[in-house]
Formats: sequence, structure tokens, C-alpha cells
Amino acid sequence: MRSIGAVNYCARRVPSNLLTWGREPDVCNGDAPHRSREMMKFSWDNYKRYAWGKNELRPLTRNGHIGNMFGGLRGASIIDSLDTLYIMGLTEEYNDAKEWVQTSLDLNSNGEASLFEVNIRYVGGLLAAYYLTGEEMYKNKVLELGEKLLPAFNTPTGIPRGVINLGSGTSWSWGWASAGSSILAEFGTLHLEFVHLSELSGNPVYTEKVMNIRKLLNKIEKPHGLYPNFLSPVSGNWVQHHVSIGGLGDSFYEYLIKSYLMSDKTDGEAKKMYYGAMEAIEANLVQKSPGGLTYMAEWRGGILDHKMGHLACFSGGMIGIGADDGAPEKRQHFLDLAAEITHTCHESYTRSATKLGPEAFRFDGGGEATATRLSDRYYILRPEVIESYMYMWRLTHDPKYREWGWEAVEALEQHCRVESGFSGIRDVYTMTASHDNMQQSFFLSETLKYLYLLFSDDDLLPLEDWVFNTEAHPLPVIRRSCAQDEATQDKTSSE
Ligand code: DMJ
Repeated sequence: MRSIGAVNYCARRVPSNLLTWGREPDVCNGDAPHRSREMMKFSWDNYKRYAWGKNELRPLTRNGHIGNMFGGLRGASIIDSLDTLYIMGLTEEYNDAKEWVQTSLDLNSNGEASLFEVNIRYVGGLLAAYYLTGEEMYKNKVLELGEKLLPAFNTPTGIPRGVINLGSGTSWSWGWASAGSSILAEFGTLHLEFVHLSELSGNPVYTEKVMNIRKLLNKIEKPHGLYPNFLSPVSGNWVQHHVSIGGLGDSFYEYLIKSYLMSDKTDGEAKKMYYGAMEAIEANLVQKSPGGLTYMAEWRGGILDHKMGHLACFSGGMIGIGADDGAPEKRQHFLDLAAEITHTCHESYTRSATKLGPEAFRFDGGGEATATRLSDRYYILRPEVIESYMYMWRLTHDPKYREWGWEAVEALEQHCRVESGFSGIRDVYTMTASHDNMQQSFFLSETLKYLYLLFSDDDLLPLEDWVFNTEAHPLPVIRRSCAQDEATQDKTSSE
């Protein structure tokens, strides 16, 4: 028997309810938790066999993929899997992963890395592994890595650039981002991890960096109260008026409400920004289709693009977890909106031949919740729809969310499982599979973890105690009472 939430953390005090790890799943849920655990083991075993130490598995060609998102860092699938293996009780596999981190994770890399991706996968993954297990090694590694990210903030405004060389500290903007701008979903998705880096190191610099981003966002004018996706790190002005709850914007909104929740509901500024943003989103982006489906359109300088990306489907869960803390009279409204968005995302799955959803679906050109462009028909094992099922299950216990999760399990098994792992597919509308030969690391950290949680009891990583970063790595709520205890202790010891 092991416990989950092993770190003795006063702010570092993780949840009081100690849970057995790898416990037998609830029999009422039948095969489901076993199945997602088996899918994890299968994905992991194949990664280990054919791609060990590389970033992802290529399951058809049976080799590893390195890519260019993490600079010289390796083992993205290992770091992303640590907490999933741990909570599923895949002990041997977890121990192999831990040993690799201990002996082979080399942080002295010199390549060009995405600040955002390194933060959500590596920093998030190592922090969660530390909080779950209490292994000091993870803490040492994550603090070493955190320090290497700091030079990205050396810009005239303190808004970090998107790409950083982890060796030299030089940073620059993505070539594709307009006019050297930084991306809202990238610089806006650092807060949770950076606050924990300050907690663990005792060094306020990380919190200062992210609070400075927030300060600037609060200061500048927002068109109709909306946050555009591109901002200049030099002038601190918006570069284009494109607003999206999907790619480029998404996790910025997610981190506002989660910052509030992770602060034990003390971060009033995050709360205000979240509900303010929600008001603007509802006024400008939320739409109802002729067929009665609620969706979030994209906004381009006042003109709506009636399209919703798979990425935007995380918003059902986000609006759900934010329902309780807005104005009391809006609680039911937010829960209804969360349910409607989740329903629409489910429709994007059920309207395809494979019962998996496309990368983007539209509400114009005659169809609803279906991809109209060939280039939007793919599915790369993304988690967002299942993520919303998990949150909505926890919030409502409506059995339909587990049924929908099970449909996704069956579709993944039928269309994405190949002989040596799981692969994305190129067209969700055809039964003749064309696989993309990539087992994304977020499949292990998010898709399978959210499925497992959907079919487990609510006291496995309860939402009152844990906040999931955008890569599904659980971070503990920083308890206000503990902060007070520590302040009293400090005072007493200095007297
Ligand atoms: C993940 O890396 C994270 O969820 C991120 O916020 C968005 N995209 C992928 C999964 O789709």
C-alpha cells in the first residue's frame, strides 16, 4: 500500500486524504478503469521497447521521434507519464521512469525549446511527480530546469518570448507569429508552475515574473473586454485582433480560474480576470447553431469565424469548475453552458464515422459540428473532449459522461490502436484507417489519465485539493491555513 500525495507540504501540505495507489477499480464501473490502465501499459511498453529516451514513439515504424519543441531535452513521454503511471499503480513501469529521470535526464541542453511546452510538460510533470511521491530528486531537477527558463523574460516588457535556447539563455519569437509577437496561450500558461517553483525554492522571482505578465494584461486596453492572441513583448501592445478559446488563446483562460483555485481561492485578481474574460466571451463568442448546438466562435477584429477547434473543447470542463465561484445567480447558468459545450464537442465525435472528433469543426457551410475542410479532419489523440467529460462527471455525476468516455475508449481501441502503440489518424470520417505514426506524449499524460479518472472514484485526486495543469499534471492547492501557520512559526522563531 502506498499513499498518493506523499509530500509533507504545508503550503507543501498536499491533500489530507491519503489514497491507496493502484487500488482495484470500483467494480460498478466494470471494465473501464482496467481498460484505460491497460491502454497506458500498452502505450508505455511500446514506447519503452522502441523509443526509450526519445520524446515520442512512432508506433508504425517502431522508432523514436525527437522533434524540435523541447530543445535538446529528451524523454518527453517519460516525464509526461510519471504521474499517470504512479496513480494507476503501474509500479514497475513507474520505477523505470523514475530511474531514467535520475540517471539520464540531461538538463544541460543547448537546443531551441518552446518555453510553453517545456513548462507544461517538463516543469509540470516533474512538479507533479515530486508532490505525489515526495522524491527530492524531482524537486532538484525541476528547480534546476526552472532557472534555465528565466532568461526568456528578459524583454523590454517582461513578457517572455516563445523560444529559448536552454544553454545560452537567448530567446526569440516564433517565426510564424506576426511581427515578433508572443502568444497569449504561451505566456499566459506559466502561472501555476511558476508559483509552485517559488513555493519550492523559496525564491519569489518565479512568482514575480508571472505577476508582471498579469500586471501588463490588466493595464492594457482590451477590445470589447477580450484578450487577443498576439502581443508584442517589446511594446506591450496587441499585435492583431484575433481572439480564440481554442489554439493560441485556450490555456490562458484555463490558468486564470485555476490560479484562483490553486491559491485556495485567495487570488482575487485571477478571479476577477477570469469572470471578466468570461463575460466578454459570452457577449462576443458564444453562439447557438440553428440545430441548437452551443459553440465558441473565433473573433477576428469583430468578425466571427464559426469554427471551433478540438483544443477549444477543454472549455466545457473549465467553465464547469468555475461555476461555483462566480456570482451566485450565475452558478446554474455556467453549469448549463459547460454542459452545452461538452455536448457540442461530443456531437463532433458522434457525427464522424470513427466516433472520434476532428481537429476543427464548423457551423457554417451547411453542416454543424463537422469538419468541412480536408485539412481539419485529423485526430492526433488529443485529450480535450475527454477532459471535459471527466470534469463534468465529477461535477454532476450524470452517467452520460461515463458513457461518452466509454465510446471514446472503444473508438480509440478500434481506430488508433496499432500493433506497437497508439497512433493518431488522418481522417475521422473514414473507416479506412490512415495512421499518422505518432503516439503523442500528451496521450499518456492527459488522454489516458483523464479516462482513468473519469472511471475512478472522486477521491482519487479530488478537485478540492488538486489542480491539473494544462498537460494534466496535478499540482496541490496551496492552503491558506498553512501559509498562516508558517507565518506564525516564522514570527515565533524570530522572537
Ligand atoms: C496539450 O499539450 C495541452 O493540453 C495544451 O494545453 C494544448 N494541447 C495539447 C493537447 O492537445
